[in-house]
Amino acid sequence: MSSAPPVAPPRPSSNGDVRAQPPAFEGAKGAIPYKDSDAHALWAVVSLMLGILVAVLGFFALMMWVDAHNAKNAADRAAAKASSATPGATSDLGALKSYAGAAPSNADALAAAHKSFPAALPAAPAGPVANINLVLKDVTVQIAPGVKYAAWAWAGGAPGPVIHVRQGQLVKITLTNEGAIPHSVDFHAARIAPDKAFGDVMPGKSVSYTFRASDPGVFMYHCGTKPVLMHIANGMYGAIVVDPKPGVLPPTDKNYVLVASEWYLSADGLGAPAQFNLDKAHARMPDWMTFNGYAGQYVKHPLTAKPGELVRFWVVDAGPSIDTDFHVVGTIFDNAYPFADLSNPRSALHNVQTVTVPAGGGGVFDVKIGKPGIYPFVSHAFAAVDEGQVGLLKVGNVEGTMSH
Ligand SMILES: [Cu+2]
Repeated sequence: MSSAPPVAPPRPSSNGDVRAQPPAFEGAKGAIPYKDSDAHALWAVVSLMLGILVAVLGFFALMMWVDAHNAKNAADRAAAKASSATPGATSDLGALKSYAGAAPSNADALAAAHKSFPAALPAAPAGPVANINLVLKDVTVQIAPGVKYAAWAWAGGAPGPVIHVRQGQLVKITLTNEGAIPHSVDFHAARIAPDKAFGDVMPGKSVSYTFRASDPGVFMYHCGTKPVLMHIANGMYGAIVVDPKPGVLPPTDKNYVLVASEWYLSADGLGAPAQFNLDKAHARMPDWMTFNGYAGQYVKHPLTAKPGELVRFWVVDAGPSIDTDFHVVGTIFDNAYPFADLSNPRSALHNVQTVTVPAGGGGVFDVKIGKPGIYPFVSHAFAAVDEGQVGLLKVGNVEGTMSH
């Protein structure tokens, strides 16, 4: 084994280590030494990677510019749209015509002759089962003196009949559709699979379902067929009172049920019946707002109480879209049960002035008025009063009326 080595022998370094010839590149201690060609390859790789990095950064910069450009264009389009509302596919809200307050010359006589919706809470049926029959019908209703509306409502008009049951009763609903199109009924008092119970009923058909009235309060019921906004606005709503167990609430002398709602009219309704106006409903610009379906009916025909009686208002806001800020002028709620929560009456409010009843919700309010007089009840969102959501509670044997 005396042949010469194939490469020059290593020479000692200053520290005595043995190094390869030439030491062109030295990696970590113990790394394999590189030759010139290795170094060139490495630099090529590094250059390539730097090139890719520059390209990627350039791409992101371009995307950011495109985003900014698009955002500017969108802002320009929004500004242009805001500055020049165009009729057509979108609603021109500025062109909506209000028929609020439209009235014939004999409006006062018509209001006096109007048979007001019975606000007094009817008795709850005895026994373990409450059988409720509801009939849906296309009817022309009066929503204000001389103002006719082609409603999709109930056999008796709008709202539907006040339903009164006791907590724990089984409620059997039978719904008959005498209208021209499919309808349904959704009970907020029910804990039930809506896809099974609240399905559409074809014209001429009936359907039944049952639910346990396990939660006390006052609840909305309404047609839930699409478009729900239109079915509710056309009159398909009502209230169900579920009495709590005896002794839970203070005993009352009078119980009144009020269903608040809005009407959106295509015309004034003084000649031909008005119909539903979708643009106004979307803009929440009602022509009329009512308690129990007719503007100001309890101004001409006040609800009554004797001085010192405890009067309970069971209020539902059927909407379809606007809340009711319930208030009785001249007094303060002795008890208010916001959202009609009667499950825990210790959470009731006392001595409060105005309580909101949300669209699709309820509220229960007790007043005890000692002084005889005329006490208006309103939604204190006062445009609602101008549009008809006002009534009077006449306490004692007093003369006259008062519109607020
Ligand atoms: Cu309906």
